[in-house]
Amino acid sequence: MSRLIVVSNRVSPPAEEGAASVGGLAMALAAGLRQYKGVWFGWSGRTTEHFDGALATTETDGVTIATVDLEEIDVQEYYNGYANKTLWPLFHYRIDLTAYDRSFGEGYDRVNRRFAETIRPLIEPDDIVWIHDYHLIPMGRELRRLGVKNPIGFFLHIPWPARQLVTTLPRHRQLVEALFAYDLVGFQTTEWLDAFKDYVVHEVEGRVGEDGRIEAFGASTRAAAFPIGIDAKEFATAVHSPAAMRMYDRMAANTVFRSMIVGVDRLDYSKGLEERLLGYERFLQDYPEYRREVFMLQIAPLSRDDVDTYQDLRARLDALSGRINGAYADADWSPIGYVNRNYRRDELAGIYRAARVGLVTPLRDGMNLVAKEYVAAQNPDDPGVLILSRFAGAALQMKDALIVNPFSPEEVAEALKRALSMDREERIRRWRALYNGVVREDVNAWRDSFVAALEATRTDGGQPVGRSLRT
Ligand code: GDG
Repeated sequence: MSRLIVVSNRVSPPAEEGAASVGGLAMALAAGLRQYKGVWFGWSGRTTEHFDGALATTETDGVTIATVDLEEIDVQEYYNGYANKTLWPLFHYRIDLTAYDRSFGEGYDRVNRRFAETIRPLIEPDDIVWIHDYHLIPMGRELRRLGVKNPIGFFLHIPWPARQLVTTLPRHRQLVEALFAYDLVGFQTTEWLDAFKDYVVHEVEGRVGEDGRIEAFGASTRAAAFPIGIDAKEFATAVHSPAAMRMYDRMAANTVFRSMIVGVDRLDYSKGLEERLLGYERFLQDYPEYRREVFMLQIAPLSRDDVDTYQDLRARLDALSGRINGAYADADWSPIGYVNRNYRRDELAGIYRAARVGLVTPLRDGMNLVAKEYVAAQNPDDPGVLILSRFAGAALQMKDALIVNPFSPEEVAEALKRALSMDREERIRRWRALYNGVVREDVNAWRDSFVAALEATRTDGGQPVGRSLRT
């Protein structure tokens, strides 16, 4: 088996898994790499006065973790700038929040070049290279410039937006052209894949072959959907850990005779937290018989807190949760627990299990792993109900959830009512179908299918790559 070199903006060594690492990509890669002997490379999270490309390496479970420090200006222009103020909002359909600053683009290209130059000496002839996410789209092109001939794949964890949005980006052609340096480009769902193909065909007169091959800019690549999953086995073990059980008991004690509704999200505008609270407020208003019968726990650890938009969102959520509690709370009951702290992964498992409803309502999400974790944590004999936004990539797979439009407070309120009054038989039937999907399409299946498709490009016989969603 060839060595796998994984590159992502940040790395999260398996040993540090838990409270230290929040975020879907970190979760998935920490789980996915454990069985692979290889290298995981990325930014250390630290800054240095002058970039020198010095690699810090450690080894955990046969995986070499290699990190590099960046300059402060790199962090501002590349990470806070182009990645999180330009691409993240735009790819989540928030053109109103998208900043188009030329210096961000320059910093983005510079860091991608630096990443490529730093990792280049570690790449051996048989290795395959797998680059992750929107921070690093041009890195494959930079590696090619440095003469790397190995198979290089790219996976986008977030949505690929509609062509009309992509074209608002100055130099969008260069960004898309960079994807053609890869042998394989993976998206979470066929919806994002189709949007990419639409851009290629209608914006740059490219061609899409039946077999997944895509030609444009005088080059060709392959593109397919590889829906990411969770490490379902690991999660099932976590549910029965002492920390999970302690947390479950704490939750149960706090909600005696009440049903708990849970939301777990990085504090991010794409997650629809404001809309979710408004939906819950609507529920309390429209179904007064449920007041005092329910308790909503929203866990929202802070993320990207040095970007203004995130601070604004935080202030609005503080106000909104306060308003709802102020309007509906009683001396011995408050409708919302809104928490910005970060829990350990096993504690989260216990919290999910104690919740009668998992409320996962992003406005736009590449996949959404919380939906899958909630399902994996349920008690098979008495499972809770998943309410899922139609705009999460996960909705294409998880059709037995109650699917809602997160922009409609009425729909969210009705779904809450339906979930809370659903009989056990229906809950079990829906949960079984969801659980089977979560176990079948887990993180190992995702990694293995991507790596196999990338390996296959070495002797590209024109076979179709990837797998389409089993829907
Ligand atoms: C990106 C894409 C895609 C959350 N709070 C805590 C905590 N978390 C963990 C969850 C889950 C992960 O973070 C969040 O994953 P998501 O998939 O929901 O969302 P993003 O972070 O936006 O991830 C997304 C994903 O990449 C993978 O491709 O699904 O669409 O946006 O695992 O459990 N973990 C701990 N404490 C917390 O308080 N330990």
